[in-house]
Formats: sequence, C-alpha cells, structure tokens
Amino acid sequence: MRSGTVAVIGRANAGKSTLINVMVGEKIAIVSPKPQTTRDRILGILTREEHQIVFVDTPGIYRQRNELTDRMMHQTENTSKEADVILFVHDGHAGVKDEDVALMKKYASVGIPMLIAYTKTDIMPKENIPRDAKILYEAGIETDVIPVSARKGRNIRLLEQELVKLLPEQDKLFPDDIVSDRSERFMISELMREKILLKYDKEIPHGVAIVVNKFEKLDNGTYDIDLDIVCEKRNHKAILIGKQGRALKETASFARQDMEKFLGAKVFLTVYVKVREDWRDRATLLKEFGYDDEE
Ligand SMILES: Nc1nc2c(ncn2[C@@H]2O[C@H](COP(=O)(O)OP(=O)(O)OP(=O)(O)O)[C@@H](O)[C@H]2O)c(=O)[nH]1
Ligand SMILES: [Mg+2]
Repeated sequence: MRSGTVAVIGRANAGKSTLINVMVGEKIAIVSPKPQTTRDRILGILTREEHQIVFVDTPGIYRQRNELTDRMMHQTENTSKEADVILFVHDGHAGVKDEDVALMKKYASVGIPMLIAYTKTDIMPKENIPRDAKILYEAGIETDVIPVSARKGRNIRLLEQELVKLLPEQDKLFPDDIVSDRSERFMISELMREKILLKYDKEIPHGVAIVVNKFEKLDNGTYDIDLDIVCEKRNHKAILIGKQGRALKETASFARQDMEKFLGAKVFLTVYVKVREDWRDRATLLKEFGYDDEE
C-alpha cells in the first residue's frame, strides 16, 4: 500500500487546518479567521483500505516576531524537510502575490514532491482560477495546482488521489483507528483557545496560552476540567473577564459546549484568567505552557 507523511505548509490563515479536518473527516485542529491559529505541529491521519495519509498541520508563515513565533516557524521548516510530500496550501481568494510565488519556489526546491492546493474557491470568481494558474506557470512554478474548497468539499477526493500517487510504497505508519497524535487534554485546551480567537480582536488571542490544571473523568462519566487562560497584560485580563465576569462566562460556556461535543460527555468547566507578562518571549514559560522545541 502507499502511505506516508504530507507536510501541510502555507501562509497563516490560508486554510490549512480546515483542509486537513475535511480530508480526515474529523476536527483534529482548531480553525479561525485570525492568522496564527495553529501553534503546534499536529498530525491528522486518514486511513483507507488502500492507503494512509499522515497530514502534518503546521503553523502558518507569518511576519510577527517573538520567541513563540520563532519556534513555530522552526517547526514548520523542520516539518517541510522531513515529510514524504509537501502540500502547499494557497488562499486562492487572496490572489497571487510575489511573496506567494517566492514561498512556493522555496518549498518546491526542498527536493520533496509537492502539490499546491489552491483553496477557498467557493468565495472567488471562477475565472480567477485559470488566470492565477497562468501567473504561477509563467513565474516558473511547475508544481501541479489543484483548486479546492474545504468549505464546500470541492475536489477533496481528487486532492487525496493526487497526494497518494506521490507517497512511497510502505506499510501503514499508524493503526487504523487513530486520527490524531494529540491527547484529549490538548484538544480541550485548543478548543478554549479557538473560542478566544473567535471572540476577541487578535491582539488578545495572540497573547493567550491555555494551561489545563485538571482533566478528570468522574465515575458517572462526566468530565471535571479546570484551566487557566494566561494572558500578557492586565488590561487583556479585564477584557477577557468583562463586566461582572460576563464575557468570561460567555466564552467558557461556548467552549464547554464544544468540549462536550468532542468528549461525548457532560463537562464541568472552571476557568481562571491569569497574567504572565511577555510570556511569549520567555523560554521557561513557553515550556511550561507546552510550546516546547522538540528538536
Ligand atoms: N470560504 C472558505 N473559507 C475557508 C476555506 N478554508 C478555510 N476557510 C476559512 O479561512 C480561515 C482560516 O482557516 P484555517 O484553517 O484556520 O487556516 P490556517 O491556514 O490553518 O491558519 P493558521 O493556523 O493561522 O496558519 C477560517 O476562517 C476558515 O473558516 C474554504 O475552503 N472556503
Ligand atoms: Mg491552522
């Protein structure tokens, strides 16, 4: 059978995590309209009788510089060198800029087979697809470009077939029933972060880390979860909590509903907001919050 790893690379907010969730058929990574939603490398595993694709979701390429984003970019770089295939995800509805061409060329020259998924075709004029394909071709990009829409499920199977053709002949890397390498505890903290990304202006979520202090399944099947939302500034804490705690209550309730869906059980959720100034630039705190440099 064919099986192997596919590094999913692209600019922040291109639609990488959404595409992986749709291809795997389960939510393995959180999604939001803000850049830098994904902070870690996350595996999403698609197993069929005839093949297995191990998608490696990566933090999107983005300018902002701090110790956290440096680590994120480091992970993306390493992932792109170790995979069997690179799937470069491009946000089609944003057009094609010189920087896009430069990035595509960079990854095409790594020496690993590559495909370009030109996504979000559901929110752009159809005629842009051949126009942009021509721009890419004329700019010297020889990689195959597959127009897709994760939201509408367009060309998803075609993309799967094309990826499989590029994978090596080998046994499965993971057992059939595993869809991700991440724990329930990790997903819980990510779901909390996703709701903050959706609810607040990006300055706040970019400075937020989630620390799960307690994750316990009780005898009656319900979960007792206790977590901290760590933010960078006192005024962010005030905004997160809101008047009489209303904002926090709302965000927590929104997160809890998703956690219950994910765990298939009732959840008791306790949330605190804490301040740790400049944690994104402090190595010990990054480690404490789970943003470890594995290499
Ligand atoms: N209309 C439309 N929107 C999409 C599609 N795919 C993703 N999106 C939206 O694009 C935004 C970004 O999606 P993500 O999947 O979080 O993007 P990402 O590339 O993983 O972003 P980072 O993790 O920040 O690098 C979200 O608001 C998605 O709902 C698509 O096919 N069509
Ligand atoms: Mg992502």
